[in-house]
Amino acid sequence: MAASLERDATPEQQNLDAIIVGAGFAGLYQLYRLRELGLRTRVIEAADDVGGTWYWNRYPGARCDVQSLSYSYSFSPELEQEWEWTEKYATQPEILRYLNHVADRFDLRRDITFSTRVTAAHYDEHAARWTVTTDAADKIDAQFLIMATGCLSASKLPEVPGLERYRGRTHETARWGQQEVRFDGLRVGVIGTGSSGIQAIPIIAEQAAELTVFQRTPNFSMPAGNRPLTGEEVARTKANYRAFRAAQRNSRAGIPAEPATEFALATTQEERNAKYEAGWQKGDLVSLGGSYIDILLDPAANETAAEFIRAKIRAVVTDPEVAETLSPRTFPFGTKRPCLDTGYYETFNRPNVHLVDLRKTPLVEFTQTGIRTSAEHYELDAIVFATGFDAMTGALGAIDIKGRNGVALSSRWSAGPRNYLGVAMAGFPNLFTITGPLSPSVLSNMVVSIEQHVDWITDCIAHLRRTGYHAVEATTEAEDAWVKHVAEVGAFTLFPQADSWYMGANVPGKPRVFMPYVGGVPEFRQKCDEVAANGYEGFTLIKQGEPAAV
Ligand code: N01
Repeated sequence: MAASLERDATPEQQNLDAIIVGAGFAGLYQLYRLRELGLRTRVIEAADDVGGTWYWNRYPGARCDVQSLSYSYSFSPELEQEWEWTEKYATQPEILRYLNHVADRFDLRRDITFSTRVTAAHYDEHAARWTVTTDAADKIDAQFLIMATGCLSASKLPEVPGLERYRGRTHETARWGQQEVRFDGLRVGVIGTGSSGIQAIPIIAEQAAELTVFQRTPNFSMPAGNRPLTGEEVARTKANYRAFRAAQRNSRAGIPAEPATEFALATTQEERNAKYEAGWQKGDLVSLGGSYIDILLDPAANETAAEFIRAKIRAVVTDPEVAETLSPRTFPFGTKRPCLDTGYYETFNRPNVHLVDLRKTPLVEFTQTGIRTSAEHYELDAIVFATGFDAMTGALGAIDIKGRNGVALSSRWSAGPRNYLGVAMAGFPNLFTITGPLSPSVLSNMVVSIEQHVDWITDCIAHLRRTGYHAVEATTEAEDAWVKHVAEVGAFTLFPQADSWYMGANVPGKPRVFMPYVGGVPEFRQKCDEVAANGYEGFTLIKQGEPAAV
């Protein structure tokens, strides 16, 4: 049942300056920063506790594939020093404990209404305020509305008929229950081989009597090399955290890495393979792909890295036919989000694990007892959906957002997302999106990008208050120019060649647009900082009672 905002919020809290939607990494930090500014703020969260993506994604094997000492807040040196990460890659429970610790340590919960979903947000031009409606039919309003709704939070099931007929157990990786789920003795089917499926499959395989993996597109995966952190390396990072954070902010993906200096095709195959091997052994998302300047720019250069990984798959998977089915051939390496795994390819050597190639035999329907493909019926006691998200725009699209003149965000975005710096939209004054589409977001360490956007939004609001303005709104010209720039930079790379969720290609009918900004975290930060330093160039600042510029 949805909570009541009237019940949760004191009268003073109802006279709000800001509403934040979502209590994950982004919403918690934004609340912390707005409190510092003295804004009366309320966070509205659909789940019954904090955590965002780390609240919902409790599937077996869920962990972050950015290293724990990096994937953490930098805003509080005390927090950095007191929190103890235990593994190179933190598990979902450990990250959720961290976010709970943050919520408690900074006393954030008293301004959060849980178990409440925002259904609509309409801009009242007369009052120059946002009115937010929830699934409890509450309405509250505030001067500022900040969407901390996440890039990967609107999960999706496959568009295949008959699911309502299926009588066995179903689980969704992105909506996993709170109770431990075991698969001992069961015939289990997993649909989906993205990051979630690749993490869950090895663990489900150890429990299930039989596991059938339904794969539409094989993904490139590299070994995570996860291990406990040593006291010495934690102490070393903690002693140098300021320099480490600076290095994160100055690196392309928010993950410190040596920039490539050579072109792949200008070296010999032997040299390339030595470099790829070193990247492979590092066990991270950026080293192998970052070996050469041209991997994401030149198909022939890319193929050298792709073939290196395919050779690794062939070396591990004993059945050559299975190895080939697991080998990606339909998109360049890195243009769909690569994965890190623990024993993924080895899992397909187990006698209880079977791989179904949905490209050869597509899913036809769910039946009462299992799944039918074009070739066969599979009897299953449980089905796990690891079928991904309506990424980047899905959570915003699920809310009826209307700006000036009652214009719906969904209609403005019907041909793809449009905004300025991923953070603000023309026609939607005082509405901010944290790590929205057209920002580096999912191509970066999300925590680094979240902190950058939250700090920028907070500075912008502080500027308005200091200078006596009531509202800020991106101009149409600035928005158009940013949309064009993001598309141009994206088109320079191989990314648009893949049918990826970056391109919206996993959602039938979604416009095919490359949604993240691939220009890099430091360049993006510099652009945002310049805009602010130039008096919020590309924005109109509006005084209370003044008409907004069109
Ligand atoms: O989702 P995905 P995810 N019939 O979209 C398949 C982050 N993340 O939840 O590729 C059959 O990657 C689909 O096939 P295809 C990370 O950014 C991070 O795994 O569309 N199959 C694909 O194989 C990641 O990229 C972490 O052809 C269908 C799979 O389902 C993002 O979240 C962990 C289908 C979906 O893969 C999303 O990852 C987890 C259909 N109708 C997630 N529909 C870490 O930090 C979809 N599929 C470790």
